[in-house]
Amino acid sequence: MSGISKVDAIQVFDSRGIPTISCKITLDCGVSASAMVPSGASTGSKEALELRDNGINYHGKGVLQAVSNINEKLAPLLIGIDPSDQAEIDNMLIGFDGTEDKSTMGANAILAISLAVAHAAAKEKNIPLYEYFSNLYKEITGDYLKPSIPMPMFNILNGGEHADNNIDIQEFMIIPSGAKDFSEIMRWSSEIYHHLKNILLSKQYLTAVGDEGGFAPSLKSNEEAIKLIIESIEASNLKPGKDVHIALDCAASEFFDGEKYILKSENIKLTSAEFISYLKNLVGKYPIISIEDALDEDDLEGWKLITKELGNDCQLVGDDLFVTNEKILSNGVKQGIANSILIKFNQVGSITETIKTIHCANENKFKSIISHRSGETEDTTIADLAVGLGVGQIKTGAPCRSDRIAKYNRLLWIEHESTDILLNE
Ligand code: 2PG
Ligand code: MG
Repeated sequence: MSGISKVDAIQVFDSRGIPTISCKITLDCGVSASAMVPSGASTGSKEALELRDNGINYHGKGVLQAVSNINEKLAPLLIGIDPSDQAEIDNMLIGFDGTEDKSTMGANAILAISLAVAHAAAKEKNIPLYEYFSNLYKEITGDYLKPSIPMPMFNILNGGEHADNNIDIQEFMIIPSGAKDFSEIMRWSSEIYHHLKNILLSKQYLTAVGDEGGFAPSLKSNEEAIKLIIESIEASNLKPGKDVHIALDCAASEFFDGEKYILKSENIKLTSAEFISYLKNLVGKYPIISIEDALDEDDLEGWKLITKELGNDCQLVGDDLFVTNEKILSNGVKQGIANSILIKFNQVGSITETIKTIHCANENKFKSIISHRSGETEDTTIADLAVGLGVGQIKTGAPCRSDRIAKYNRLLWIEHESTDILLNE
């Protein structure tokens, strides 16, 4: 074993040009590795706290305090420790912070270290990062999961908080479920994406993109977005509902006013039950197999109802609802809401807690989808996490823009180099 000899963090920038943290860990043996943390726009209210500087610089979004927390307060705790003691390190950082939401040190500070530790430990052992995560899952939970290549959800049309258009639903995604391997998945998604661009152009719609690389035109309705996507799948000589399915992320908390779901693109206000009927109608008409944050994170009665009405036909994913938090997820399971969870490690703030939440999901037969944030970097850790834990699904934006493509490119390399790791069934 080679102990940690240096922990160094700096402020860098994410895909929206907003400050974030990059942390580098060096070991006695000379090995060093770094990682960067992502950041959300449509955040759940119970997420761990992302520490920002406030003040006037960077519109209040600097992370120099969190960087200094790493360099001045947390780094000294880590010197000499074996980086493969991931759980011990994460727990020590959480204990030092001392709050439920990591607000003393900042969840971004703790996660930056947690990720860099994982990279350094894998590098020291000379194993791929996904194998490190697979071993770590076993170490933390006692269970083994077979590594596999995840099926992506490509967000090819952006709305909500991720775009400046009029579309209410935040993400319209394609799932190339009929593709035979990851290379084919990428071909199909790239072809569909570029057909969509041509179709938008032919209708004189804008082809500027939103935060996650999907197109962001203003349209007549949310349904029109789905129609355009169906058209682009067909233009690629693929069959909607057979080769390619559709997934939505409503991010509904963003358009719920406490009483009604306000769809500004259609100029309507719906009660929870009416909005569920609206979604049921879409599921009946189009090959939609997954809906994330269909309802507001506090509309638990609505969640119970939709789970009853759509839970057998559709993957119902809790993102803002569960915020990658084991306790909140177990509560949700008890209440019979949703059947799947979106996993974003910065919602909870460490690798160890992320793994425990995925374990809780597995124990309760909930599906896990590893996810990026709308503010991303070139860091590709989530691709390895999805492979190593064999969760089966990843959501990391459009097949466009390097902050999104970096993860898909990493998956292409894993597929190329590891012939024993296959596409998840
Ligand atoms: C989401 C995410 C990622 P954000 O809602 O699922 O797509 O968006 O990072 O803005 O929360
Ligand atoms: Mg979401």
